[in-house]
Amino acid sequence: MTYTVYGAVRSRAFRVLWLLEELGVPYTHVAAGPQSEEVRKISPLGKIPVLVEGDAVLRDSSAILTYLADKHGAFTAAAGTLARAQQDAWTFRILDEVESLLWTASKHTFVLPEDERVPEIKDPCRAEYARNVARIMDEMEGPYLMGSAPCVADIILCHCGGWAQSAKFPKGPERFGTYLSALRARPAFQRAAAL
Ligand SMILES: N[C@@H](CCC(=O)N[C@@H](CS)C(=O)NCC(=O)O)C(=O)O
Repeated sequence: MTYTVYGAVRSRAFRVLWLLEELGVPYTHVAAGPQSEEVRKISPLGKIPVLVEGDAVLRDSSAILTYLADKHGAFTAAAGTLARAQQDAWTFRILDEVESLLWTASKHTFVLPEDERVPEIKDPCRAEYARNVARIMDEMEGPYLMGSAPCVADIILCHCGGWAQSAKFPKGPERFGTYLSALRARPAFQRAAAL
């Protein structure tokens, strides 16, 4: 069964494309934008990424990453282990403490209708992001979140690091730069970025 990934590369769909490249499994990529007709036809929510496998339509990048990593036995600790619980805690913390700040800033820049935007929210988001990333880097075992090998949580955090750069968020500590460079140097990351 092959996979079809819907979603432009410069979106959360990148996370799924990167993992598929790491796994070395075949897939088809439909570079559709958020709320495009193509996406809404398969997922009325209109958000990207969407993964289609046979008749199944899966939404949410973290859910898709977790499914693919479990299914192909890579980039994850096994379900039902303490290591997996620690890994999931990183995933949820990154969504809470890093992605949510970027998403709030994006919503108040170009997503919400203009009359609902509050641009003043962006500076507090930037300040909180810097604090949270510094704390995550202090607590990270290294060189990756779970130690010697990257996992799905690293894919999400690295994607957020790139998003932060384009949103002009603070760079964070030097260790974060080293961490991002190591992940971006991976051939699978490069292949996904070139799509
Ligand atoms: N939690 C979801 C969020 C998906 C999401 O909001 N994607 C953005 C693009 S990166 C989108 O489709 N936005 C359009 C919208 O919110 O209507 C995930 O991780 O997949």
